[in-house]
Amino acid sequence: MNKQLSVIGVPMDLGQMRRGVDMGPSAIRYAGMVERLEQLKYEIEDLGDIDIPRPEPNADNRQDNLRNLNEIAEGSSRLAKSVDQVIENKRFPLVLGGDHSIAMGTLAGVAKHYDNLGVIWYDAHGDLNTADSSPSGNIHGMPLAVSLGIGHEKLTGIHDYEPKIKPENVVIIGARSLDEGERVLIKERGIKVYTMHEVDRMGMTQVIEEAIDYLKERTDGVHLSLDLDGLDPSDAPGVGTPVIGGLSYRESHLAMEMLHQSGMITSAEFVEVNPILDEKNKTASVAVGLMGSLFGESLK
Ligand code: NNH
Ligand code: MN
Ligand code: MN
Ligand code: MN
Repeated sequence: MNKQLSVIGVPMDLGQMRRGVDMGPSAIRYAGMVERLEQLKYEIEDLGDIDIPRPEPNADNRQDNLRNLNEIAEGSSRLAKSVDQVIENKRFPLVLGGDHSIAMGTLAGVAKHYDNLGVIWYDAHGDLNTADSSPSGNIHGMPLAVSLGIGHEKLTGIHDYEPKIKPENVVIIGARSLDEGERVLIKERGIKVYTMHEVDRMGMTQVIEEAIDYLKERTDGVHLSLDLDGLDPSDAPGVGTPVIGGLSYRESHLAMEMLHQSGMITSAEFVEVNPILDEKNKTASVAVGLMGSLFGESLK
């Protein structure tokens, strides 16, 4: 793994309705992220936080069922530039959210550098909605679709190219809340999904082994987009849209260790930590624990 990490915080809360997720980057840093990774002998540069535009008061921001479209597009394109530069500098981008809408910006900055970027989308949700299929108008439910080139042009065109990724290079893990339009897209585009049903039947070991083999065959880099609501709310309560029946900390910890051993992860983001909804910074600590495993902590 690249031993030079650049951390980028993204205090974004415009992709959904619960305030507080903009404090995710602070909460994760406060939970000891830098110290934890320095112990693993990484050289860490913290680039601070991306400046996120504030919507004008009383503006009609729900136009076209895309709440805060312009501010999110602008924030994401700033993030894309920063991530792009990090990779240009031969460093590993580690992005801290913020709600999951930021993944549009992260992927825009990363995917430029690969012919076939793979993506592991670790999430209770598919994030494959468009303005037409979204039940909420919340853009954090759309970033995977947008990155595939499906959605509003202000979003799909972030960083001036599209699409960022191909459907056959995506693996979703932990899904248990998929909207109707998302299911259609998954079938139509042949996106690989391990729902909780598969995780329960096969076990996390086999799920991750298969995911690694699948991505190894077809990709030249893999981005991990980890939404903390992929975990069960008992382990990660500080998220805006908790869904019961999720992945445990132990399963996730194992998944991260196996991904580390695969050596295939080339960029990562940890999103949706909302310290206002959390219990004593538990969810941020879980995020840092998972980073420890992803970056190579081991007891032997
Ligand atoms: N699918 C729902 C929507 O689009 C919920 C999305 N919420 C998330 N996604 N947290 O990860 O509004
Ligand atoms: Mn998500
Ligand atoms: Mn989610
Ligand atoms: Mn560990």
